[in-house]
Amino acid sequence: MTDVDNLFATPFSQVADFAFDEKVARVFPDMIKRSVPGYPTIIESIGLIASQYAQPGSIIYDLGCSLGAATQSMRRHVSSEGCHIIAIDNAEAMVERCREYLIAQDAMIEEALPAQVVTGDIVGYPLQACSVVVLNFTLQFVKPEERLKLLSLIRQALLPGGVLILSEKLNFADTNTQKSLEELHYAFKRANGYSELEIAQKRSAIENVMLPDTLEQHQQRLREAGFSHSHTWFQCLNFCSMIAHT
Ligand code: GEK
Repeated sequence: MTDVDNLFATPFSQVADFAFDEKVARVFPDMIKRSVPGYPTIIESIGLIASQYAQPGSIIYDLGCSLGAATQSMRRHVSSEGCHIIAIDNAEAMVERCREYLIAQDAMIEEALPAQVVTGDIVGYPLQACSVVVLNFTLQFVKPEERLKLLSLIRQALLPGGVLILSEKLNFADTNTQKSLEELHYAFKRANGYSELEIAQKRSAIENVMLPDTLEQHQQRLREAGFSHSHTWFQCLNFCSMIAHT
């Protein structure tokens, strides 16, 4: 059982920037499920996609793993011989809990894929040859000027035939589309029990920390990083997930 996210339910005189600290780690599964439309489908599908592209004896990376939901899904789905997962996050509170979740999963699944959890900054991390890389709602938290470098390093580390699974909140250049999907996203949060105060305070906390791009910016950057083609495989409101091919 995880705690209910009520971190923004009481009024603050000043809303501090959002941080992945112990308080957030405690409520994270509830927070992300009630905030990201399609999250459970994306998590389950990441396992399925990874099972298609994982190459025997290769590494799979889960970058910005938080509590390891994508890692757990891949451990359930991937059956390629000799693969192992390296999950990385720079928030110690997330890493600690992620390790606990994986130990709990070990007790439930026989022969789950081996997975290690590393505390580290994914920007500049020395990635080894790998067949699948997951950036599930992580790139949007990386400084914009560091995003191309990170994607280029991922592209260089990927084996021929390898893929990057990239999920992000999207911005839209067309103001009507932006407004319409933003409003629908707030409606999604209201329907999941968040109050107007919670929605407003979370928005102020996150606006300097999470900086979404447009789909066109992603596609352009993926090309610049050396991916041959990329396409969307999922979109719900202003949240999408793409596959980028080597
Ligand atoms: C999931 N993928 O549930 N280095 C390492 N970790 C980072 C960095 C960085 N430079 N920047 C941010 N993070 C997860 C959800 S959450 C998305 C990912 C969200 C980490 C950060 O600590 C956090 O755990 C994660 O990226 C983003 O499938 O909260 O909307």
